[in-house]
Amino acid sequence: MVLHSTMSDRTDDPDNGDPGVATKTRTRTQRPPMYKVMLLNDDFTPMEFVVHVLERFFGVNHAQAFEIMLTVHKKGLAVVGVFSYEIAETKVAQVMDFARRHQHPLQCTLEKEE
Ligand code: TYC
Repeated sequence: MVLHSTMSDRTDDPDNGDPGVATKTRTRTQRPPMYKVMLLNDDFTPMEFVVHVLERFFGVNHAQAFEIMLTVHKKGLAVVGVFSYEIAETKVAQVMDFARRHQHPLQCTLEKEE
């Protein structure tokens, strides 16, 4: 049903003002950005210390922690978890503080996911 009223020249509305046509404007809800937390290799931090860090701060079991540590050791770095910004930032701070207190040069960073 098209009524030729003065409303029919509304160009911003897909139904062009036609009262007989219902249209929906879809508003997309944004997901919050997620952040990868990465552990970096170095030549000095003991392997057992890295394994302990992974168990303590990332809730992985000993076997998983050993596997992730070896990946970092061989490849230079690995993503150890993906979190909201606040959680990622907290993990990085916890790891960096723990490493510093034990005088190891272990580095942990975060990177925004695509
Ligand atoms: N490369 C270290 C060594 O040979 C071990 C290590 C693994 C250090 C992972 C840091 O994130 C790291 N002792």
